Amino acid sequence: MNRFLHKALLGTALAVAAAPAFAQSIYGTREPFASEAVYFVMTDRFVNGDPANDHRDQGGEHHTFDRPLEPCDGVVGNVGYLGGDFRGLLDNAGYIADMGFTAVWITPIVDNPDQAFTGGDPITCDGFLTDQGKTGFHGYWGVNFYRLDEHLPSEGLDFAGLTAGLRGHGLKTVLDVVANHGSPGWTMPVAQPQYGQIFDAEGRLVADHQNLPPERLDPAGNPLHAFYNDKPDLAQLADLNADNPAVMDYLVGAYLQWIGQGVDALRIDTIRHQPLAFWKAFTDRIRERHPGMFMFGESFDYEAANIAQFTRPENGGVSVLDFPMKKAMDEVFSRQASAGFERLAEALYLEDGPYANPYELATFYDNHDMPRMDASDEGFIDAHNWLFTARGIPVVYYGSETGFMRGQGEHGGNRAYYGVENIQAAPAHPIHASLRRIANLRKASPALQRGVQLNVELQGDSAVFYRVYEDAGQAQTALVLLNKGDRPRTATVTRMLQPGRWRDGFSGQEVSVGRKLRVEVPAHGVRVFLYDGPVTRADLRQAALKATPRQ
Ligand SMILES: [Ca+2]
Ligand SMILES: [Ca+2]
Ligand SMILES: [Ca+2]
Repeated sequence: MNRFLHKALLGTALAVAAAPAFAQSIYGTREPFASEAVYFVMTDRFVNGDPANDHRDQGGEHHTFDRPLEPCDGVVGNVGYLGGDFRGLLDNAGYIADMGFTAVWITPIVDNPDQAFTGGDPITCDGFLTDQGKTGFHGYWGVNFYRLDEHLPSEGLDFAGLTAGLRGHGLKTVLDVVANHGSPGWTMPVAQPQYGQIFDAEGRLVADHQNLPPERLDPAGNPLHAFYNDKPDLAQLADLNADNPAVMDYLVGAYLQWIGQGVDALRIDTIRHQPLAFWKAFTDRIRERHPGMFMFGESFDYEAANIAQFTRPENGGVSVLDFPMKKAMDEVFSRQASAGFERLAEALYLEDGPYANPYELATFYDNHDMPRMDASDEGFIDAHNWLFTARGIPVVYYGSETGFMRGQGEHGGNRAYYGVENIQAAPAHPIHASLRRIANLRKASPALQRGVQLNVELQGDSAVFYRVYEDAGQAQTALVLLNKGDRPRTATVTRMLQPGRWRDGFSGQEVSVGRKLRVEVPAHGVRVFLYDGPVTRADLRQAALKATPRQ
């Protein structure tokens, strides 16, 4: 179809009113949330904006504030509360938005125990799920899912105030929710208050593990045991019984309450520890009240076929964190990396892959549950250039914009306090500057957000691909060129190249394109060219239509 004919058709379509602007739409996804870019903060570790809610004297002999660990490789981790709160997050919302992010994922907000845990296994430098001496600073040990933990709000700033405030900065709120477990429930030398207990909205005790090992629970005979499974699952966490309708009612009620206070999307913790039927029922009930609510789960597994099952509509249609891509990015961008861009191609699963839609995956390279990526500044810059141009919804863990605590594991600084000083220094950091540049470009580009991805070359240090988007009255194609090498490279693009007027995504300068485009890509650099209009070149259009997911 030539350009003029297409325009004529477009006019006709608009005249008929609600018809789509283009005869055949091209997109990776129509999911609105795929346009977002997410900054992930562990609220307690971001910024202490209000010392009045620190509760520094909480917990008595099992005090909760500031519990440093033995150093790991010279870095002192901490498993106490360090004071971060809603006020600190909101005070720095402008900093997050300025980087090009449009959403903030915050760790769970619900009430966690008011003492440090005395059971469990001793914490080691590379230990995972070793919880002795740890507090609920991370938020994943809920005891009352209807109440805020007292460390988070301030006078005049509750959760609804936080989400409204973030929205004022152009930031959506992604709430981290847990539906697999409460707090650690047994192995305490002496039973501790709140641990293994769950309270309802009115503060009444509805479940109690009573410091008993799971096999000694009596779910059939003791109503306070009925919330729990009588087999262990994760460490000593009180494991919620998916088959008890009261558990589902409790969780759905709690999360509807928080969603009603301004939540835009949910991140679901430990999703593979509850059955698929549970998630179908859970998501149905949430979306009954909030149609289209976007959710992505954490299935800690590097096999695409395993994590993809959650994305299927019959299992609740929950997107997932893209663990297979995380693993590939490690092999391409970290200091230990040896792989080229072809390794990332394997993890894309663009067509005929296992995911309901790969364009809706939450893409990341590290987070709070694994060592931070161990990369040079250039490695982070290359990783962000990929994350914000390739398919998926970019998620960046707080501090990554300065390479904060790079390479450090959970107990050796991964979750360290970031604070105002680091935030004030960040704009001078080279990772920050380049992240801000590419993230703001994506923020303004529907093609980079939701366009179908067509790879021209993903090999060695070089990546060349298109993102094509023609839907809902918008038409844009992006041509992305990445170079992760130490020297500038010149690329010549001819394949499927749309002729016409393009513009440089960064400088805005017009580029007149004929049969080929010669582009110099700086060392550890990215070039993006944008074509604003429907694709008229037949092979590009055909390939883009073919790659558009059938939904
Ligand atoms: Ca505080
Ligand atoms: Ca508490
Ligand atoms: Ca479980």
